[in-house]
Amino acid sequence: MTVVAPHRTADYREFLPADEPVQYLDESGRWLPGEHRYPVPTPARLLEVYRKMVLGRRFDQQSTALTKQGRLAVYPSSRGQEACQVPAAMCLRPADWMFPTYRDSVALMTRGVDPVQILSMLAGDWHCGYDPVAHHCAPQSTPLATQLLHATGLAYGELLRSRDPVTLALCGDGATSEGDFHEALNFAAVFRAPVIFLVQNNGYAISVPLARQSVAPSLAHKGVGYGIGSEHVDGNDPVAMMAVLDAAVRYVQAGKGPLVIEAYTYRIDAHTNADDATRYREDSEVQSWLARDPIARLDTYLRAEGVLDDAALTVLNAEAEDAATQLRAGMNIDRQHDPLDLFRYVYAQQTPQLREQQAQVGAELAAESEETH
Ligand SMILES: Cc1ncc(C[n+]2csc(CCOP(=O)(O)OP(=O)(O)O)c2C)c(N)n1
Ligand SMILES: [Mg+2]
Repeated sequence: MTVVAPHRTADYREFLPADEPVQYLDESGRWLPGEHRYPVPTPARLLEVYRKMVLGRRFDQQSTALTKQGRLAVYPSSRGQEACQVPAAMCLRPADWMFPTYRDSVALMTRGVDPVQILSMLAGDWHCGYDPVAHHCAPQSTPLATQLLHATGLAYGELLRSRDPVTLALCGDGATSEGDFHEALNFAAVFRAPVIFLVQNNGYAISVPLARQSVAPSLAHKGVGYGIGSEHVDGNDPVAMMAVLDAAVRYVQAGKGPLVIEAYTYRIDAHTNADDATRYREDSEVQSWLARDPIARLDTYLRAEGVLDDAALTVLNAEAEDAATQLRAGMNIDRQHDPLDLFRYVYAQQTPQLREQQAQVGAELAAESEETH
């Protein structure tokens, strides 16, 4: 007699990612012939992806420069990951929610958050410089994978209220080893929370390469064990990313349950400005990924489609330059904060310990100001 798993509810094969990652453009940006599983986004939409990627890269470059001028405490660069972050934010509707990590500043910018407000946390000015409710964007999460549980909780709450927003939760390859990742996937699967987990697999968790982190066939396969539909994509192919994410939003919105998407990409710069990546990776590896640059690939494709030319690019570069000038001006303003704010917004109701600490710091500040007057 064969044993039947008592609680099997679905054929696991329907959750498996495709054999090969989804890819529409070759490494140099030429259209790959063949059947494509997801509808191709229109040229107009892809032109907007291109615009947002160019603006995002200039923002990223400016932010890195601001760390050298002491205006930012730390900056985790998005360079090379624009084809993940821009489509991730663009596929969402205004009512949808996004839960970003520290690395996802370009996704936030694409969502329309003011660049100076985005950098407020990384400047050490404030916990989160933008209004999460106004933008439907949670604060950038620095503790790995905690945002996945928050995203799942929010998505489930929206489902209970019979609302239809989709929640997009971003994380890195390293974060998929965290317990929170697994708890979020399991909860989302069991309660059919409308959430997309997008894993930007850039090959490293700081200095730890993926091979020291996981031997799963792919990180997308991690969804299958939880009964979640899974897909993997060339994360440096903006056309494939936009196609997969658009389809993902439709799938989740139709009540089919959550999804895990793994995007293969690469962090061109070091982990942050405080890291020296030459200590753990070869320059030849970086060069091989520079040859797959997502902006250059989309550039080639859009020119072949006849929707991009040098004149349009000149206008776009000028727009990016203006935005960088405004960002510098915004970041050069010294902001004054009340040190006691540190204690004010930790809990809705302060604990006795925090009240005590706040009183102590308050007394020290008062004594200091008396001394100086
Ligand atoms: C819970 C937790 N553990 C450890 C860290 C320290 N840490 C910060 S970034 C990082 C690597 C994360 O790698 P990955 O998830 O691949 O994201 P990436 O930085 O590559 O975008 C680690 C271990 C942290 N922030 N939170
Ligand atoms: Mg990583």
